[in-house]
Amino acid sequence: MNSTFSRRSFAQLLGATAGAAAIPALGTGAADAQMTAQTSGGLHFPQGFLWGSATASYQVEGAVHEDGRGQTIWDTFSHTPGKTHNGDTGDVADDHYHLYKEDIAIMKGLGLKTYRFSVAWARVFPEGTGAPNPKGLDFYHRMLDTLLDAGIEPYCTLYHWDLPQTLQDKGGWENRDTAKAFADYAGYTAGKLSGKVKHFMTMNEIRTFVELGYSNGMHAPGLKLNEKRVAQLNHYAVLGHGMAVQAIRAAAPGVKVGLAENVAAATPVFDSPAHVEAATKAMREENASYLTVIREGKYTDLYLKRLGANAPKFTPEEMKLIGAPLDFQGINVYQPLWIRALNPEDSSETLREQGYAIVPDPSSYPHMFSPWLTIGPEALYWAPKLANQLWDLKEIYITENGASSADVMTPEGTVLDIDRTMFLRNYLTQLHRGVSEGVPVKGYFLWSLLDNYEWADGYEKRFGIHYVDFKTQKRTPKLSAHFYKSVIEKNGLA
Ligand code: GBH
Repeated sequence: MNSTFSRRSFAQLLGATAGAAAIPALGTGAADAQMTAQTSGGLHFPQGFLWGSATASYQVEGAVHEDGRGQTIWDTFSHTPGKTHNGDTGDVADDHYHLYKEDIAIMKGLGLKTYRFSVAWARVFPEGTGAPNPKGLDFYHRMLDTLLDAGIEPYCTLYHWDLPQTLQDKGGWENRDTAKAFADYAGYTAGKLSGKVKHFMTMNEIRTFVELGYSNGMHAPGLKLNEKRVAQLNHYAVLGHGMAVQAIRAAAPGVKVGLAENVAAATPVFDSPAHVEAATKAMREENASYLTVIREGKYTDLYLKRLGANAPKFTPEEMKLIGAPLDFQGINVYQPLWIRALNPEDSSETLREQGYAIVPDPSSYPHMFSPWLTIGPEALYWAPKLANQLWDLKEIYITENGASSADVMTPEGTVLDIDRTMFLRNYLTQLHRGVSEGVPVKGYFLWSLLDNYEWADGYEKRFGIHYVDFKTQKRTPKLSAHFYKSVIEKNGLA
């Protein structure tokens, strides 16, 4: 050990970040760098890989009464007693509405190439439809100008769950008119921002707002509807996506359109042909009413059969809109869904017809601070790979990946989040594995830049690589921020 102890590894032991200059110059051009990565075993990403970070409007902005913003379902829900941890609301959150310049300086310091943010619909159309509110869009223009000055490429999500309350009062996603209202808002906003933004995502995680918002009631608007009603509003949500794609293309020719969906990240229990085949089937079936219907323009036979009389009503024209071709695909990947092949002993009709089995987590299974966030770095290898195999996606972004930790500020004023750092390092290693095999992942957005309002978990579960003191709004980089900065500098892990 001592004999191989280089000055560089000593510096690393001391906690210094090995900068680009410390990496031996092994090649000059892009092709050389690529060769070097493959032949030296170094974990480098292709040149131009887009390293980013992501946030969402209600989770960071605050300023909920400012400049004519309308009320949203999250204002209502978070102010309803008993709905969120500690009664926490997004009234102030990270006060990013006022502190965006400071936050963009932090992004620049990290070396971010790109930033994914979302627009609050109720800032642009306070009532969801009708007259636009120019002051609302002005905020995004100011933010985007600052971002572009910093040399950071914006990726914009048009709906990250903050539905205008006026629309919920008319049934929300249960009302087909909401899909149309969304398309109108999306087209209008993309048209206004397209001079500055070239990549638009219609929605974030349709699965989450449908299931948590309308089925188990854990998120706004907090409803627990029956299976039939949920299937129908799920249909209107994916229809809203499809109508928005059409509206954005009409209003902003030349921009790229996609969405950010949290696929059920089907992951084979181990790498054998039978388990991989099972996981591929699971990727398609477990996402049947979300990414699968969007990518194939039809619900799977099994999905419709299982729902029977509760299946959604739809027309061929609607299915065509839902299945409209996209320019890129965003996938949010957190926890794996472990899948195995069937055994001859698996006799249940359900298992036989689907051709795979979901393996439940043993009680000893490790997770991050959020109990749902079970650890499985392989998910970041298999999810993009299997999705690409099924749907030939061509341009994929990991639009979210990250972790919660029980962060503590040390007396010296730092946060040593070794668990989050370990999580990121292992997930990125698996992402590298896929990219080096040719899975077309073009960028990665770490969730999240800052600790922020974690929905029903309030401010308790921190996902940031920067610690936020919510009393003073002071931002402090955690160990994970230093780690991520070094990844960006090196364009890789080794
Ligand atoms: C993403 O959701 C969101 O896009 C983002 O806004 C959020 O802050 C981030 O991840 C971190 O959570 O409490 O047991 O009912 C991730 C997908 C789906 C994870 C719903 C939490 C609730 C599990 N989420 N899930 S539970």
